[in-house]
Formats: sequence, structure tokens, C-alpha cells
Amino acid sequence: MKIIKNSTPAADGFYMPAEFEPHQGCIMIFPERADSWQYGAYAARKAFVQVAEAIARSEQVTVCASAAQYDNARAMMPAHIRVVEMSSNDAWARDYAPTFVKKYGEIRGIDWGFNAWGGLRDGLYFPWDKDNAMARKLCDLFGKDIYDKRDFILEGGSIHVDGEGTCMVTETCLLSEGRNPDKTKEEIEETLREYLGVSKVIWLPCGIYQDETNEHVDNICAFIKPGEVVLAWTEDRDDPQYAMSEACLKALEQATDARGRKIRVHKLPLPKPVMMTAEECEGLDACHDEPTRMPGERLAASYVNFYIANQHIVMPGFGDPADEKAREILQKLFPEREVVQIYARDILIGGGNIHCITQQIPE
Ligand code: KQY
Repeated sequence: MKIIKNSTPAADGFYMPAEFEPHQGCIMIFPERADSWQYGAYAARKAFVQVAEAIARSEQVTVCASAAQYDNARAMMPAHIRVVEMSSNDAWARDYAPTFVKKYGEIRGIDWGFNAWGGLRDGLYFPWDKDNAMARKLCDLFGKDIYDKRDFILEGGSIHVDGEGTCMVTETCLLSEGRNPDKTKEEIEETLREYLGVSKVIWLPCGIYQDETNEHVDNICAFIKPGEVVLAWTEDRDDPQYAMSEACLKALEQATDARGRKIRVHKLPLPKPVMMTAEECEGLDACHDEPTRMPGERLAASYVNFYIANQHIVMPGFGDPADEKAREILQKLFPEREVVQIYARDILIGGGNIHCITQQIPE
């Protein structure tokens, strides 16, 4: 594997394909840390296995597990899912597995800097060194060269692309103080252009209420095809999310994409607010002397946090009446793919959802 330091994907003719384009596989990480996953991560692991099984129906899944959890992961994952030993600080493959870029048949990775969603300013844990080392190890494992961009902090969940020159991000995340505080908005856009091979960046003002990643785009809005997105939506005007979703809708209505198209927005309902129970909080270790979560704390639940597999949409469910409505909407929008809904409260408690725990490798 070559580490490329003196060029960029755009300069070499590479770009990031959209998630709805064909994949050669998907990367996941086995959950383990006791301040992320309640009661020893047993329930979270079952949900991760269901996600891996659903994706593996149409693409090869590779699961990274620590030395301590390798045997357990191997025993829990079906035989057709590959398990490899690789250390990490937690289990968010979207955010620290490589972003992959493509030029004709060749795939390369990007090694962004990772600082646990905000470093010592407002990051979510310390240290994050093992997470930060994963992109290179994974490119080595998959035989892909990798661009070194560790001087720029970015997580995979903070970008969505349409594969036709457009990238979508949130201002709250990409302009946050804990990531690249010395960079202007224009410099950040320039980095996205150079590394993702895009010509247009659509800035949404914000994401999902209480999303501890500074509101990653992958929880609020996702491309379903060029020129079309789903947007997390509530009709409850008393919910702080209402103004946030409305502000994103306005930004999308005013935007055009890289090809000059207006964006067609499909509203995807949100579940009713999902709150931590006292029992769930008791099952979490403290993080740096502080309780990780408090009873009644609202979690950033959203159906937009789904994964587009080759022949399936793997989406979260929350045991909410809106589960079925959201599933039907996605099924209509993706008629060629079967929608698989997985009860994902145990993933949500960790702070993200199905899109956050998966990273596609384009074909
Ligand atoms: O991409 C994500 N949503 C990751 C969230 C990490 C939360 C750590 N507790």
C-alpha cells in the first residue's frame, strides 16, 4: 500500500462515488466499550450482527474486532462474514474507516484526521489514536493506496455525495471549533473539492437535535439519487427539531447541485422523541468521571441514518408508530432494493445509527 502525500484525488482524476452506486463490500467494527454500549454491549452486538447479516445478503462484509473480542465476534457473526482482528477505540466505521474514491476501476482511500468528534474541545472520548490509525490499516488489508489528509479533521458521517459532483454537509459540524478551527469555510470547501472530487458543496445549517457529533449530515439528510434527497422531518412545531428541519428544507429549496438541478426533497418522518431510561443509564460506564448519559436525555433518533447496500436498504426502527411509515416511504423511493428494518435502540444509545457503523467500499 502506498501512502500518497504529494497529490490529491481530484488532481489524480479520482472522485467519491455515491452510496447508491455498486459496492464491493462494507466495513464494520464490533462494539465493545462499556461507556458507549450499555450492559457490556451484549444487546448492541446482537443489533450489529443483524445489520451485518442484512448487508451481507448483497455484499461482502468485513468486521473488525479487538484481540479480546475476536473469538466472540467470530462466533456471533455468520461464517460468510469476514472477521479480522484490528484495534479501535470504538465502533464507528463510517467515521474512521477510509472514505473511498474511484477512477474507472481503481479505488483509493482517504486518511482524514480523526479526533473523536471535536478533540479536547468538545470531543466524545480520549484517546482516539486507535480509531485514527484504522484507515491506513484497512487500506493495507484491502490493497488500496491511500491519500494522507491527517492534517484535516473529518468524519465520514459528516459528508454525503451524489457521485455527480455534489457534496452535502452541515455548518454546525464542518465549521465546529473542535475540528479545523484555523480554516475558513472557503478553505474547507476547497479541501472537499480536492479530496472528494466535487465541484459543489451544499451547506445545510444544522442536523438532528442533540446529535453529539455536532450534527452530522448523515442523520438529517441523504441523497437517494442525483438531484433527490430524503430529509428528516417533524410536523410538531413545539419540537426544537421543527425549526432545524425547516431551516434545512429552506437551504435545499434554494440550492442547486453541481449539474445545476434543483433538489427534490422527500420528507421522512421522525419517530417521537426517544429518551434514555434510568435502567439504560445504569448500564453504561462513566466516561472521564462523568455519567455518559442521563435519564430522560433525548437521543438523536432518525430514520435517515440508513445504509444503502447493493440490493437492500438497511434502516433503523425504534418501536415507534412512524417506523412503518418511514419504511414504506423508503421502499417507494428504492423500488429495486428490499428495505430491511432493524430495531436499533441499542445502536442509538451509543450515539449513532446504522449508517454510522458501516462504510461502503465502492466496486
Ligand atoms: O457517527 C456517529 N454518529 C458517531 C457517534 C459517536 C458517539 C460516541 N458516543
